[in-house]
Amino acid sequence: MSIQPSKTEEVREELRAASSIAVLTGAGISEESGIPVFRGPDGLWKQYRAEDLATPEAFARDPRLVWEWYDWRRSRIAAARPNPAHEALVLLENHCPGFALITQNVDGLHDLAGSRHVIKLHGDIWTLRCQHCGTVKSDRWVPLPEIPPRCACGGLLRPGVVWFGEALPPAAWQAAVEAAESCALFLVVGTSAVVYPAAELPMLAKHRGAKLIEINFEPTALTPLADYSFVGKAGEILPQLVS
Ligand code: BV8
Ligand code: ZN
Repeated sequence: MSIQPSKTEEVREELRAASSIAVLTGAGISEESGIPVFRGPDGLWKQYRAEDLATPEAFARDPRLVWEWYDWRRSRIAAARPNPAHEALVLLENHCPGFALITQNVDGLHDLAGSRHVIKLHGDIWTLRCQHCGTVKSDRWVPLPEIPPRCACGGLLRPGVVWFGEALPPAAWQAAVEAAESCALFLVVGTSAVVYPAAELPMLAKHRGAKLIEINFEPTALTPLADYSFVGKAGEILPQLVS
């Protein structure tokens, strides 16, 4: 969809002139890569309920069920490629000295697109961690040879992601807060902004004087706060703003 030239031109100029840019992405940026989002008409939570799957209690109760969900997501992600939205953010990183990319996604598509420093707030679906000995390893088997996967020590391996009720990785959260507090421009792309504390970052940036730019398929709770809001597909809008 085409967006009003004036707003686009203004934002293109803002992006060119900005001394520092922080970006927060959510599942919506990977939607055009074929990875289902969590919330919305055909969202992942539709056939599942978050509390049944993305919690430590759910994993303790039924590790096989939780792993079947993650194994299915890993197979969807393995078949996915970065889309023009991911690629536009690599361009932006190459042209803006003070650039920070913060993602809630666990799919690794930003890394695959060539983004160099990705702050992963919710972990990485390709990382496994042993519940018993704490070993952390990268594992790209699709499908997993055994479910649930076991560590050499015999302990149960879990996905290296942040579940509800779990703290975000301290270093990642700290880096995200610093980026939000110091940026001149804050872009929010493809997130419903309902999960905390990630959803606090755009508000933090705004309160510190940053200009807020939202790109989303539909309005969200952040839209009234945004200086510029683009409604549509990130894979179409971001390249128009960044090229
Ligand atoms: C914490 C696991 C404390 C990884 C995820 C009340 C009760 C219970 C808990 C809470 C509560 N209130 C607040 C909480 C805390 C809770 C929370 O926020 N709950 C919400 C749901 C109310 N948060 C937590 O528990 C966090 N931890 O608070 O810990 C603590 C502190 C110290 C010590 C101990 C504990 C942990 C949060 C992380 C949870 N993990 N997933 C995984 O499997 O992926 S959350 C899950 O939602 C994903 O990680 C995802 O990243 C995240 C956010 O979703 P979005 O990315 O926004 O995706 P969504 O589908 O929602 O939206 C997609 C958007 O894209 C839509 O707006 C759509 O319009 C748009 N879109 C679609 N297509 C496109 C598009 N836009 C552009 N272009 C397109 N083509
Ligand atoms: Zn182990």
